[in-house]
Amino acid sequence: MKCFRELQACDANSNSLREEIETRGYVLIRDLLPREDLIQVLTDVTQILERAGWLLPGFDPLERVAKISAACGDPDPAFKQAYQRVFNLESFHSLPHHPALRRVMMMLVGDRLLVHPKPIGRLIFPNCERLTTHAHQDYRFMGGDAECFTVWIPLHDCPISVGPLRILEGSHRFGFQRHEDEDLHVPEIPDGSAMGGDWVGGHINAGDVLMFHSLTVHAASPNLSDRLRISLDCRFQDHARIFNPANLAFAGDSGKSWEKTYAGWHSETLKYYWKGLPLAFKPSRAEVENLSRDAESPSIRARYAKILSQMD
Ligand SMILES: O=C(O)CCC(=O)C(=O)O
Repeated sequence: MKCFRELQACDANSNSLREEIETRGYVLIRDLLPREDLIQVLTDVTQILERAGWLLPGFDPLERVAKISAACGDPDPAFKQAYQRVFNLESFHSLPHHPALRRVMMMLVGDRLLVHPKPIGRLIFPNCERLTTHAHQDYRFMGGDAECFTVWIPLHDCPISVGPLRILEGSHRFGFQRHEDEDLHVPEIPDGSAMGGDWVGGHINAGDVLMFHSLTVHAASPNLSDRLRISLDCRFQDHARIFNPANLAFAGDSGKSWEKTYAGWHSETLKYYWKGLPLAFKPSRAEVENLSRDAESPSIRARYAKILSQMD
């Protein structure tokens, strides 16, 4: 695998970021976030994992040494339970709003920055092939405007053996690619069929961020270590571009809600922050309302009704 091209945080500016993303579909920025800020989030997350019995006793939880007998992943109920606690952390939601990250994202998307409200935490047990993320484009899952960018942030140093993300260079220039969803929990682009240049990868340390376009094909390397790989990924766009309201709502029967997420938070600053922005919903509120009434299948009607209830 070819090595990532990289940019030092001090060399990031609008031109360098836009040129790298336009040419290669990604940019790896080294040393953007202060390590101590990541350790803060990692401490909160590993406390939850320790209580869930996922870590081998006798080690510092920050070392993330995995208890293999506890291995689980989405959609296992044990995973969902621990993940819900991680998702409710205030520190977890604050990280995508880190001033250093906001600054570079504004260089890329401009001043009307929308930080998508639902970051995703990845809690990846080692040596579990079924938990390795396969090739896909985020656009498949986010919809909305393709000019949307994902930032992948490991909460600890992530050498190749721990399974960092890898990128299919230049793949964003091939448009939306076919994903297979039959019999799969998560749709993916079948092995070997993704269009693009070379796969690129390498270590990604705490403080580095990997940024890529929503059409860039990416996948995780397998975690072959004895530790959990813990990372967060979040999405950013210009808020004047269209935004799929499903990306701020909790659909399905999970029982999740913003009220429950916020229950233990100390600060009000980030609660419902997107409500103050003039978002360009697509489908619009009126379209979601129609879909919640008229869509063919009852499950789709219920899904849109749930989204509608969280749009105001
Ligand atoms: O961390 C992973 O394993 C997957 C991350 C990913 O696919 C993403 O950030 O879009």
